[in-house]
Amino acid sequence: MASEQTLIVIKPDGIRRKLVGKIISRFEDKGLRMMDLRLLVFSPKEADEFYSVHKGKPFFEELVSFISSGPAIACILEGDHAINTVRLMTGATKSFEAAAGTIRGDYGLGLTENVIHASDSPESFIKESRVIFSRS
Ligand code: FUP
Repeated sequence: MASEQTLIVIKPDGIRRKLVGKIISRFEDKGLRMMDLRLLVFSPKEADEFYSVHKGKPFFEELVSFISSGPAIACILEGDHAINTVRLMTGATKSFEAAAGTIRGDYGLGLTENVIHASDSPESFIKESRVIFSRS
């Protein structure tokens, strides 16, 4: 399969807990290539756009407020099957149910605060990375 790109975002809880090095290392160890990296604080508008698929859901406001609550790190990773591989390494949405060996399973306990985001499709990757990397 041709090489594919995906986006991960280490969420503000991951930064506050100083997990950045450990998380990036896992992807490097796996053999994925880092193509771009950015430290940012999501503006409310960017957070709204980033999570627009969840607009109208009961947890939307909490989610947008959390992702904008401090610095986050966005990283574009490239490799064969990158989207699926990175999702598997990320683990289940509810960190308290995520399998050991996954990032959420090893480092998280929360649902909204679940350490990391990873794009779930090529379309999400394009949309989400546009929100982050087209900002000036
Ligand atoms: P995931 O793809 O695993 O990040 O999960 P989803 O796209 O289903 O959800 C996006 C984010 O919304 C999750 F990271 C956590 C948050 N969320 C809540 O805060 N409450 C919920 O009930 C569901 C999801």
